[in-house]
Amino acid sequence: MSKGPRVQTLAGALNDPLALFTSLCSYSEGLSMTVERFGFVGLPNAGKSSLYNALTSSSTLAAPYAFATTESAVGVAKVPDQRLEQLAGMSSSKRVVPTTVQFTDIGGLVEGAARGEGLGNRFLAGIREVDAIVFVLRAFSDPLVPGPSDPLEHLRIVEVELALADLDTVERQLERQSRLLKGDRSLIGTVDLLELARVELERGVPIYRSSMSSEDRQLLVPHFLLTNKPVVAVVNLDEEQIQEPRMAIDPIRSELDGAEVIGMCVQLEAEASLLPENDRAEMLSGLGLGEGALPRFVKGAYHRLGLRTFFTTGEKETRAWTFRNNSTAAECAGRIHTDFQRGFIRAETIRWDVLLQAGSYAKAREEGLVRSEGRDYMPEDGDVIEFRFNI
Ligand SMILES: Nc1nc2c(ncn2[C@@H]2O[C@H](COP(=O)(O)OP(=O)(O)O)[C@@H](O)[C@H]2O)c(=O)[nH]1
Ligand SMILES: [Mg+2]
Repeated sequence: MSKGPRVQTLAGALNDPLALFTSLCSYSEGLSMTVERFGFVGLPNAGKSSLYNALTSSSTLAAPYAFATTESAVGVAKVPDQRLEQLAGMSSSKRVVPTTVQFTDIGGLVEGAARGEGLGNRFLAGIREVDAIVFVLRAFSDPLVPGPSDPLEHLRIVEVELALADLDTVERQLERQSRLLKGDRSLIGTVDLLELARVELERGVPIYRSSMSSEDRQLLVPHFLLTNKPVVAVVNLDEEQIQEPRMAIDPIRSELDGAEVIGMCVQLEAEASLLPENDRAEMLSGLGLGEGALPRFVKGAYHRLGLRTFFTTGEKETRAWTFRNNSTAAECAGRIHTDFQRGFIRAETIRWDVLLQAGSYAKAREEGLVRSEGRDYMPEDGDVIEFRFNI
């Protein structure tokens, strides 16, 4: 064994079983693999559990594992990505690993949750654990399923509960910080920030659509407010409404001001998800629904929440990895393993389509198409990267 630092690439490690084994043994402690967590939030009978079931039973979307350790149902959805398949084809990869997001069916929201009604605190704790909120808002009408079918009314009720819970948090922190302020004037900024949040929340306005600047929202992050999380919305339509969805969706779009809002008939999607792949495609396209709304929902939510994908590709496997928009190359390396970030040397980078056109990594290298980027390079969605690191 040569002395000095061992320089390795991920693809190298993955293509060599022994190296991979060694890597896994020595890496298990720092294994990173962060998963983005989405929580379904909505009133009873909005269709949250149906949406959850549709996602977990759809063979194109569900990853082959779910977690049974939490009280809420937690599942994993693959993020569909054509580019992944194409790269895998180019590399003749033995394995293709899509990137995934985790989603949780957080049941138990009723009016009065902020005061502890229904599952109250347990429900709020469920929301605290997720990175982003997916509102499931009912627009379908069905005399057999109790509850209002105005999605805007649903949204308002849900928002008020979340804003009230945040108001409670902010008031408690304000009380404490104001007391400390007497001895430590440096806390004045924090107190002002919390005051700003309080004014909004008192009016029932969630932070995500308040007039607070994105800088202030960033400063609020350590205060763990529910409504400071990014949101997307699913409007659950009935079969008639999917032909003319805008009447139900537009009011939510304007209320949530630019957030990703997707209309779908959850029940239809759930029924389709139970069919074998060919029959499903036939059923959905027969209804004029294309590939169905689920893949669009997962992709849309992923992107809208600032999540981006880079790829690694080789004979052993082609894999998609999630990173947050505006991350550095070193941080992206850390998405694979913390050691990759610590020992980062450089990122050999090429756009997925440029690589495909070249036909192989070797060709791309020959033609000088692979760029060598440093730790502060900001990868773009669709970059194919080989990390060089030192362990
Ligand atoms: N008619 C109709 N019923 C639906 C639709 N989505 C869900 N449901 C029904 O509404 C009820 C409540 O749905 P569920 O997913 O359990 O709602 P949750 O309380 O939000 O989890 C169930 O009986 C579903 O079959 C839909 O799009 N149309
Ligand atoms: Mg449910």
